[in-house]
Amino acid sequence: MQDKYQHTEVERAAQAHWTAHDAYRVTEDAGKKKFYACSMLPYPSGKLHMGHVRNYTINDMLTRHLRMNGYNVLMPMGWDAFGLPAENAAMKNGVPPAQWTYDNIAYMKKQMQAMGLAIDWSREVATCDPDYYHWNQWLFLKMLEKGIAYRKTQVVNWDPVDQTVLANEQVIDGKGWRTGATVEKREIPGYYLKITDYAQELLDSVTDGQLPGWPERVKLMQENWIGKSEGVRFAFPHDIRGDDGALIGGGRMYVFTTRADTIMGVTFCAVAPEHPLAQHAARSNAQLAAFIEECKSGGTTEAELATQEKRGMATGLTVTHPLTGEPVDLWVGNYVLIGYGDGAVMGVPAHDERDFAFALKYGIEIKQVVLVDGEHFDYQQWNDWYGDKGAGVTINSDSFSGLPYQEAVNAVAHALAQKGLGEKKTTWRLRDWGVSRQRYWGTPIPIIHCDEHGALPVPEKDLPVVLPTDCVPDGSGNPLHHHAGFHAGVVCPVCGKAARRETDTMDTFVDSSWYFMRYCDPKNTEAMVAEGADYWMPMDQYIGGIEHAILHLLYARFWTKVMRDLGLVKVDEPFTKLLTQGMVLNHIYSRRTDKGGKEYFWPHDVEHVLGDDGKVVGARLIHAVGDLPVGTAIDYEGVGTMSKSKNNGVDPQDLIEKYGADTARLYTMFASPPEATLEWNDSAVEGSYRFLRRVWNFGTKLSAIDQGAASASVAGASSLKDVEFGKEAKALRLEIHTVLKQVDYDYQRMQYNTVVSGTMKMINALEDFKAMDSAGAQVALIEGFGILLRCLYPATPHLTHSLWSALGYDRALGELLDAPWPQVDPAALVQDEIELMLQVNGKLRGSIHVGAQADRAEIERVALASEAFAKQAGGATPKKVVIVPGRLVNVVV
Ligand code: ANZ
Repeated sequence: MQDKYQHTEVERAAQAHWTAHDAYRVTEDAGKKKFYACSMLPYPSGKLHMGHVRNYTINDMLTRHLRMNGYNVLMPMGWDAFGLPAENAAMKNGVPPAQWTYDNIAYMKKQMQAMGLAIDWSREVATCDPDYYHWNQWLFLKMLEKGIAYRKTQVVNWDPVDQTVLANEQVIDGKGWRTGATVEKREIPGYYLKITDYAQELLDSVTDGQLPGWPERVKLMQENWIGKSEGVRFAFPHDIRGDDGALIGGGRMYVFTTRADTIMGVTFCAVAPEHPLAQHAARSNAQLAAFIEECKSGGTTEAELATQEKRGMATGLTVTHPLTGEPVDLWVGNYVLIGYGDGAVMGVPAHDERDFAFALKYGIEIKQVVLVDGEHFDYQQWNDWYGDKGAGVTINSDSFSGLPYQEAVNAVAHALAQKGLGEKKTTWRLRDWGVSRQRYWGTPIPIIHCDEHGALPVPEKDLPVVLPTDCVPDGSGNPLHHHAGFHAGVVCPVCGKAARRETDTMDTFVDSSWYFMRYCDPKNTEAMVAEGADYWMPMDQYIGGIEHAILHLLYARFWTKVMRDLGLVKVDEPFTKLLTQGMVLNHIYSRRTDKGGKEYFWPHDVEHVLGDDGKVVGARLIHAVGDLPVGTAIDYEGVGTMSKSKNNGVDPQDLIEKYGADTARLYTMFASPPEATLEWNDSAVEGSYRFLRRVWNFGTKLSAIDQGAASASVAGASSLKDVEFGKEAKALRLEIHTVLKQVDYDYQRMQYNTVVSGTMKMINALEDFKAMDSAGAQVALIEGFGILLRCLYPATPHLTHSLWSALGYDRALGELLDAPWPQVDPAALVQDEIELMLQVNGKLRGSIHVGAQADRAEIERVALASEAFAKQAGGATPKKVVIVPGRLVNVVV
C-alpha cells in the first residue's frame, strides 16, 4: 500500500478492476428487488460540465448505496444526439454533424469513465443511431393509424434571405441569426401529436397525488402548462359579409371567456391578426393590412407574445353584444392568440389587465362591473383586485347585478344558452405537439409524397428510413432536399410511381420521450421494448435539471401513455420519483470594453477587493489577461450559473487531473444538498482533497497493526457479541454507530451532503482514539474504519475500494461493490456512562461522569466527591443539590 495518497494511480487501478470484472452490467432478475435510477440523458456538446458531474454523482451514490443494500440497480447512460448544435458546428467546421456528434460522444464517454460512474455501458443508446430512431418512426406510424398523429398547417419562422425555416432560438429580436433579415411567419404543413387527447389524464395524475415522489413545484408547473380552464364559449352576432356575399363565420364571432360574469363590462372586442374577420377588414384597409403584416414579425413563442407591448387597430366594423344588442367595436389585437380558444376575445378593460392596458392606450371606455368590498376603482391605474375572480359581486349589470362570481357566470351562461348563442366549455392551454422540424439532423419523418396520392406513410417493412450521414449543412436550408441518395428509388406505396421523401425531421423531444424505456431492452431488433421494460419500468428515481420540468417531462409522460394504450408497456406514469438538482454557480467578473461591450474574466485570474466592512466591493486581475496588466480593476457581478458566455465555468477535467475524480465527486456532494444551488469554492475543493488524504493516511496506519483476527470479526454485529470492549472502545463504538444511524437516514432522503459530514465525524473519532491497549481496541478501530469506508464508498468509490482490499476487509466481507451495508449495532448505542455538567452556585465548573442508570443519590455522591466541586467549594457544606436529569447537577453552597 502506498504511503502517500496517489489519486491517479488509485483511480486507474480501481477502474481497471471494475472494467475487467464487467462490474456494472445488470440483468433482469426476478428474485431481486429492482431499482431503476437514471439521469436525464446529456446532449453530446463536446465535454462534461460541472452540472453533469453533479447530476451523475448523485445518481452514482444512489446506485452504489442501493446495490450494497441488496437491490438489483440499473444505471444506464445515453446521448441525446440529434439537434441543432451539431448542424451549427458543422457549418463552422465543415464536418458532417454525424462525425462531430460521434467524436463528442467518444470523448464524453471517456470522461464519464474517468469519473468512476457505475454505468452499465452495455445498454448505451445514442438517439441518432438508426436502431434507435427506427422506433420513433415505427411508433409515429402507429400514431398515424390511430389518429393520434395528424397533418395540418403550422406557423413557422421564415428567413426570407436564406429561404429557410428557423428554430425559435435562431430568431433574435425578430431577426434571423445568420442573415439579420426580418423573420416572417409562414404557414406550412406539418405533423402534430394529439397530446390534448390525454390532457385530462396528464392533469389527473399530477393533482390526484399519483406522483408523490415529485417536487411540488414541478407538479405545479405541469398543471399550469396543461392549463385547464373552465369558462363560457359564446358568440357575438354580426352581419359582416365576405366578398362572396356570405356571412363570415355564419354571422357569429365566437369568444371564450373565464369571466362571463363581466359580460356587461364589454366595451370592445378584439380578434387575432390571423382571424378571418381581421383578414376581411384588411382587404379594404391598407393601414390595417400593414399592421397585420407587422404583427407577423416578432416571436412566435408564448413567452414572447405575453411580454410584448399590447398593440392594436380598429377595424371599423362592429359586432353585436349578445345580451344588450348594442353594437361593439371590433379591433385587431396583437395579444390575441389565434391558437387559443376561438382567436377572439371580449374586451373587459375594467377586469382584465391586458384589456386595461389596451383601453388606456387607445382611449377605449372602461366600465366597472365587479365591486370588491366597496373598494375605490381607479380608471388610470390597474389594481390586482380588479381581475380577482370570485372576490366580489357584480354591479352595473342589469338583472345580473348583485351576484357573486359563480352565480353570475351561471346566470349569464343560462341567458346565452336561451338565446342559442353559447354554453359552458372547458378549454385547455395545452396545444397539440407539433413534431415537424425543417432541419436535417433529426429522425426522418417516415412519409412519402406522391403527386397523385398525397402524403402517405412509409410501409412498415421499409423502416427505418435512414438519415444520410454525409451532409454538411451550410445554412441555406435543409440539405435533405438535394440529397439524391435520400430520395433515390422512392415510389408511391399506392400507385408505385416515382415519389419524394418527406424531408422534415422530428422534434428532438421525441427522442428523449422514451429513451429510458429503450435502456431496458437496448438491443432488441424485433420490438421497441419488451420484457426488460416490464421488469424495470416505472423508473424509480429520475434525476435532472429543473429546465426540463415542463416540456420533456410532459412529453415523456404522454409518450408513455400512448405506448401503454398500444399495449407496449404496462405503466401509466414513467417516473415514480423525480429529483431536480440545483445549479452550479460561480462568481462572475466582467469589465466594460472600450467598444461598449462586456468582457468576462475567468475567476482564477481575479481576486476580490474588500471594502472597510469586509464586503466585496470589486475585483482586480492577479494575472495579465491579453493587454490588461496585473492589478487592472474588474467589476464583480456576484454569483451566477456557470456558463461559457460568462467565462465562469470550472472544467471538470482540470479538477480530475489535479485532485482526482474522488475529490471532484466528494466536493460536489458535500458542498450542498442535491436540490439546492451549489456555489463554487476553490478552497473547499482543496479541503475535500485534504479530507481524503486523511482517510488514506489513517488507512496506512491501520495497515500496520495486526488485524488477521480483527478483520474477520467485523463481519457483523453477531460476531462482535463475544468481544469485551473497554471504556474507550465502547465510547468509540457509540460515536461510530450513532453517526451511522444518521448517515442511514440521510441516504434514504438523498441528503448526501450530510452523509459526507457524517464520515468526517467518523474519521475525527477514529483519529482521536488513543487507547490502543484497551480491551477490544483493535476490533473497535477496524470495525469503525470498515463502517467509514462503506459510508464513504458511494461518494468516493476509488479510494475506498483501494483501502478496503489493501486492509483485507474483502476477505471477510467480499468486494466493496457488493459488500453488505453496515448495520447499526443496538448494543453499541447503549450508553454505560453519561456526562453531566457540574455547576456550583449556578456557575459552570466542569463535568462529572456517572452510570447511565445512576439514581439521584448516586449522582449527588459523585458530584460532591468530584475534584471540580472540591476546588470550588473550598470545604463549604452544600445546602442543596439540584439535578436536571441527563443534563446537569447544580450544587448550592
Ligand atoms: C373576458 C375577460 C374578462 C377575461 C376578464 C378575463 C378577465 P385562461 O384562464 O388562461 O384560459 N382569451 C380567450 N381567448 C384568447 C385568445 N385567443 N388570445 C388571448 N386571450 C384570450 O384565460 C381565458 C381568458 O383569456 C379569457 O377570459 C379571455 O379573456 C382570454 F375580466 O374574457 B377573458
